[in-house]
Amino acid sequence: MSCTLDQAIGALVYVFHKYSGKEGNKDTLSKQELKELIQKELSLGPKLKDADVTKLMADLDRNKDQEVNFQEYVTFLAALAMIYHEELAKHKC
Ligand SMILES: [Ca+2]
Ligand SMILES: [Ca+2]
Repeated sequence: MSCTLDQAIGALVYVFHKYSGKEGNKDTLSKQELKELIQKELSLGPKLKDADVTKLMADLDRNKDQEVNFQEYVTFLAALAMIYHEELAKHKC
C-alpha cells in the first residue's frame, strides 16, 4: 500500500504531464499550459490575473526559454509548499 506522500508526489508528476502535453513541447509547460494548470488545479488559481501568471512565468523560467520545464515546476511547488506551510501555521493557534 502506498503512503500519502507517495501519492502526493505521484500527483505532482501526473499533473505536470497532464498539462505539458497539450501543446508544443510535451515535456515543458508553455505560459498557456501553466495558466491552465494553475486555474484548474490550485485553489488560488481563479484569483490570479493574467499579469500575475506572466510575472510568475518570468520568475519560474530560470533558463529563459519561455517554457517551464519539470525542474522549474518543482521550484514553483516548493514555493507553494512554503506558502501553504505558513498559512497552516497561522490557522493553528
Ligand atoms: Ca507543452
Ligand atoms: Ca524554462
